[in-house]
Amino acid sequence: MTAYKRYFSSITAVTLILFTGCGSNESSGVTTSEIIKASNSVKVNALEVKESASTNVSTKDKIRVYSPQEIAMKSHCDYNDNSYGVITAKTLKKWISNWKKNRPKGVDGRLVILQAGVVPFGKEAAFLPHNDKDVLVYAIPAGGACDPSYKRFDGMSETPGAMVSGERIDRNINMFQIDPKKDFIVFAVANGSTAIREITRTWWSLVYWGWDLKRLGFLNGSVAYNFVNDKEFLVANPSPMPKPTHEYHMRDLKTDRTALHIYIDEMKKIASMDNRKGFFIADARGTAEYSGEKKSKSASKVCGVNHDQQCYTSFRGHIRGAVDFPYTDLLVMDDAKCDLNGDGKIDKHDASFKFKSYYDMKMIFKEKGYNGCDTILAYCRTGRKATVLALSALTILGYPVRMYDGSWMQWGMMSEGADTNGDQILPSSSALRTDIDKYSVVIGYNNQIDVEPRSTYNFNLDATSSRKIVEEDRAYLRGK
Ligand SMILES: [Ca+2]
Repeated sequence: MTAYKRYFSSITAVTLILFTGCGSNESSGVTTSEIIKASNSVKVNALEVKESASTNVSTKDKIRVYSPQEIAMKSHCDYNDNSYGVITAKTLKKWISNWKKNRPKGVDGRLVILQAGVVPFGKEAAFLPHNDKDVLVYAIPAGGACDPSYKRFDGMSETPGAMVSGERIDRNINMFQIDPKKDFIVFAVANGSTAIREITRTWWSLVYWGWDLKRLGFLNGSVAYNFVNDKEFLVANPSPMPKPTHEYHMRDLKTDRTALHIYIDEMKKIASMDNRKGFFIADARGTAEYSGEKKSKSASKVCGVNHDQQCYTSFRGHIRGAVDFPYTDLLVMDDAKCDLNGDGKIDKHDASFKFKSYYDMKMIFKEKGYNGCDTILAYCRTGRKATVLALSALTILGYPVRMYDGSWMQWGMMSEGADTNGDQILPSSSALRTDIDKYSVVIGYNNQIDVEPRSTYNFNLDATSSRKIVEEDRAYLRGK
């Protein structure tokens, strides 16, 4: 990192504190110790921030540990003025038309657009245009690049749909030959749908692994909605896939953003506090699941009498202290004008699925009781819906946010109830349990026959920490 950049990021951190009045958070545990040290030293001397943050890990590897406060960036109130973060179709069109001339200052890599799904305008107008030199458009599945059956063990239990490992994220960027030090990535959703959450989740995986937010964009609104009156701008095919390489590593960015995640042990500590000062827990699933009226689905379909039905978590309810904050509150879903998906009806499926305006977003967070300073702890059912909230907080409003990746699929299983096979999930005396008043607002237990098998979670009953994933990721970033 150059001296200039270091200076700039330190100034940003100081500015945040001076102008928002937001100080450091109270910490509940080990995960935030780096953040606390970093933000305390900000008050003393701006230039100490980098030094103190990096020395927490190792002085020789020089990988900087960033706090959520430092990572957060405010958008312009008019998204047309953004050159990263949420960008508009007008900006993207200008970039595609002449990237070399119109690209943001300081960017010298290519424009790589990851388009999720196919625009439903027929064979001739299915993708954003590209020149295959400095503007590339690669097709990714409409459901994003996340594999819901992917699990990682956090030391306490498996986390279904966990953050991809360092090997996986490297494999993904090498598959497209994307240079993490130079290229500019834009995510574009072909046609609007609540599945935008899968793409914000894919976006989040790059953020987590250190991608420069100033080289990362998210097209506001679907391609179909934005270009319905400009179909001739679109083309029939995406860029041809390049030969996979092994050249690129996210760790070369020397950026440790693992503090963007929070694990179940720390989450439990915060939930159990009477005064959760410094933290704002947001449940992005939707009111029916939050209030316990609706069961939260689990990963497999081996439940029911014949063991061939959808499984659910052991109990319904929400994390103690969490606010009901459905992710759909943040999206525009009532602006349909044309039958974009060609099903003969004009309804919410033809909406833009844009992020709400800066002002509306700000008001929504305020109405939910957020004070503009606290660290938002976001969760949902699988860690996807909450990334819509995380994107809104982190790159539109500039609020610090951390994801609880285990989400309700993990939390809602840590009970003493029995699973579909009749096996008790956790012993009554287990410290792992979350189905107690201290941690959960427990609305009710689901029928045993519908409950995910305990074997899916591979519980370590003796675990005292759930930091295995963060430790693995930190080691990977340091080439270990
Ligand atoms: Ca329609």
